[in-house]
Amino acid sequence: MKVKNNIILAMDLMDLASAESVCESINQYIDTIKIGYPLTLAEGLKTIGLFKENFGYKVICDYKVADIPATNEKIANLTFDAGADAIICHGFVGPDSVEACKASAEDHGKEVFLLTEMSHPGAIRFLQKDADDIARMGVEMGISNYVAPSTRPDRLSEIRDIVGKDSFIISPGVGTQGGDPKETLKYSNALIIGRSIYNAEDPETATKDIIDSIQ
Ligand code: FNU
Repeated sequence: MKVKNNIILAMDLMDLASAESVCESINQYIDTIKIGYPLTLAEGLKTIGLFKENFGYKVICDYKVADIPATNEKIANLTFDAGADAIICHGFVGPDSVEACKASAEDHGKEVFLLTEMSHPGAIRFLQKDADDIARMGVEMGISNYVAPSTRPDRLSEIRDIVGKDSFIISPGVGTQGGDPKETLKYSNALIIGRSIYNAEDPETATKDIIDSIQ
């Protein structure tokens, strides 16, 4: 996936009007948006199509799919049928569950991102122990897109070593959660940024400042 300016907007505002207003103000700088449960549950799956039609964005659905294979398949099919370009699925549920999302993505000619280690402090308790193995599973399964944390560059670097230089890593945790944009891009292909942009007094300036800082 190609991401303009290496920035994916994490749009977690919960009404479409506010979300679209932020997008209008930073439209010239981004071409990829990530939406998750907050906006989808508030406004529906139609949100995916609206961002595509109104802004021409690539839409990554951050649904952290983590169920049995049969249920994962249903979730992924609905997401791709609604127009998503990619879906994020959890790896800890194991290869059969991940395979269901991957197969759905392939059927639709779309992409799957495998979530390895999460960015928040609580991820250290359970997920971190298995994150390297999750990444290795992804490699064994032929997955080329990964999510790994900006908040722990050492871990991000280890996950990069496992998935290899040709894999595509996107990283949340930049800004509000403490991750540094430039440091993150040493190991990652694109930054996922939400609150530092959409909660900024001036989202356009905030976006420009981040872009300047990673030049
Ligand atoms: P911001 N997100 C995350 N950490 O933050 N998908 C993860 O490990 C992960 C994610 C999402 O902090 C989070 O749900 F796997 O406001 C939110 O949508 O910049 C975004 O990344 C970060 O938002």
